[in-house]
Amino acid sequence: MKKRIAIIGAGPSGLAQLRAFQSAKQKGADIPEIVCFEKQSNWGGLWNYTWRTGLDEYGEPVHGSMYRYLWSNGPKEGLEFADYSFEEHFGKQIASYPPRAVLFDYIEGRVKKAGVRDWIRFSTAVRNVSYDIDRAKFTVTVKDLPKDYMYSEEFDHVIVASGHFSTPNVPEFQGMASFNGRVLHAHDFRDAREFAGQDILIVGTSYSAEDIGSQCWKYGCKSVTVSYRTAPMGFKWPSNWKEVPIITKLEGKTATFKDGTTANADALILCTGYQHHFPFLPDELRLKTRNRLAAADLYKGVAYVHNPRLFYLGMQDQWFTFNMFDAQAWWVRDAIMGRIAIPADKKVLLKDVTDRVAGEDAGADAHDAIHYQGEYVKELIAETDYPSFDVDGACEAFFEWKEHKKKDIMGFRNNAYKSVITGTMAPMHHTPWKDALDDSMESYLRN
Ligand code: FAD
Ligand code: NA7
Repeated sequence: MKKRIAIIGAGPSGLAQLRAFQSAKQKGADIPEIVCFEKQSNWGGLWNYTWRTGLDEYGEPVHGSMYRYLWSNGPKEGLEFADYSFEEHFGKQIASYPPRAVLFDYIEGRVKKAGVRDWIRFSTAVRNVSYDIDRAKFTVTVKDLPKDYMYSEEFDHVIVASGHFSTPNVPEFQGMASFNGRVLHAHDFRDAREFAGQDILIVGTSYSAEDIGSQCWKYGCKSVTVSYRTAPMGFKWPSNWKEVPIITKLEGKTATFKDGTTANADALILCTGYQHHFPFLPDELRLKTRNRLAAADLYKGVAYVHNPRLFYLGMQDQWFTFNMFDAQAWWVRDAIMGRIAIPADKKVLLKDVTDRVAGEDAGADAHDAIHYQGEYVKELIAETDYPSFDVDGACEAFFEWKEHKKKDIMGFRNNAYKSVITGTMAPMHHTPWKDALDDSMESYLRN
């Protein structure tokens, strides 16, 4: 009997897993039977944009936190697939910060070429997973959403690739219930044009805060006020942008901050991060971790220490994305196919996690964090046949990117970097980011 493998989610992580198995098959290996369950009607995960917020047409929570006009927040040279370059996909080298539609097309290109679409059951939401210790089998219960029908199947391994930037972390501030403006979390933000002419107040200082603020600025909001809990972002912001301490109170349309200053706001956008949320997993199988580089309870960052037949992909905080998911997926494939042995002694698995946590904690800054995650990617790819690539070169692109942001936060996307896969330099984009209001693929590829 062939092993049966369930993959939950067909975003970049789940698709990396499909490509990993398909690549082994292409090389003549006898691979297990693969079933990928995806609750949306198409692949791409967060890159599969939807206008919907809240609940979808079936009453399911909308997975996507994506919004219109999003351009990559880091250089594409840091995320390029080692087995499928941008040049192979587009037939030419393209500029370094592609908008969403361009990255979606690139992600899709590789899996179309691999021919794995038939392995995915779309519009099928995983509702429950249980494990039978005696039989060493998982039972996965799903709902076929269009047919309104639930069924269960058995698997030898489950790979959770359901993402962790979808379920919002939503703090409450005093007076919020009576705030006379729109209150939303970044998860439900869809179109910066909605805020044109408005004073917006953002909470948070990470990627979402920076990018949603920048989008609103680009599409004509009146002012941006960013309220921080720990420290300001400290970039050289435009004149109608300021950073203030955390909100202590909201009254009418006025926010008061910890330093006693106040600001008026038409909208309050909570860019306060996300929760790892797996409503389909019971306690004993459910990963409980903070959003960090060394996620809790995952041996090699992927095998669940309390049941190493269960794997998680992409659960770390992310500098590296698509190529890190690849490194993980190839490793998980080889663990499942018996090419890599996972130690039987749980103490060894736990020590691996402790060491990773200590390694991350020893770092002082973003530079160390990028380096740390780069080393992790290297460690995994050294153990599989994933094409080796210049991970240090990708780290260099990230270091340059950080410098470019420091110099010009509204202009960093106008820079270009060298591909570590093909060695070619990206062209400069034809229009500065702040003036490029059309984010279509046609417009971006006009170089
Ligand atoms: P996801 O993309 O979240 O995909 C998970 C998939 O699992 C989804 O298709 C979902 O429908 C499915 N799923 C979930 N639950 C179930 C279930 N119960 N049953 C069946 N299917 C299920 N990364 C970058 O590299 N560059 C960027 O510029 C960038 N920008 C970002 C902007 C935003 C707003 C966000 C939120 C993230 C961004 N990221 C960016 C990071 C992003 O996490 C990764 O690029 C990538 O999408 C993660 O892939 P994933 O497959 O792990 O998760
Ligand atoms: P992140 O990177 O997890 O950041 C969350 C931010 O929210 C961070 O600045 C936190 O501040 C802040 N936060 C969290 N809780 C609170 C409360 N209670 N009060 C004030 N501030 C708070 O999430 P993002 O959405 O920015 O990024 C996630 C992904 O989306 C990322 O990969 C991007 O590519 C897109 P702290 O520094 O902890 O004080």
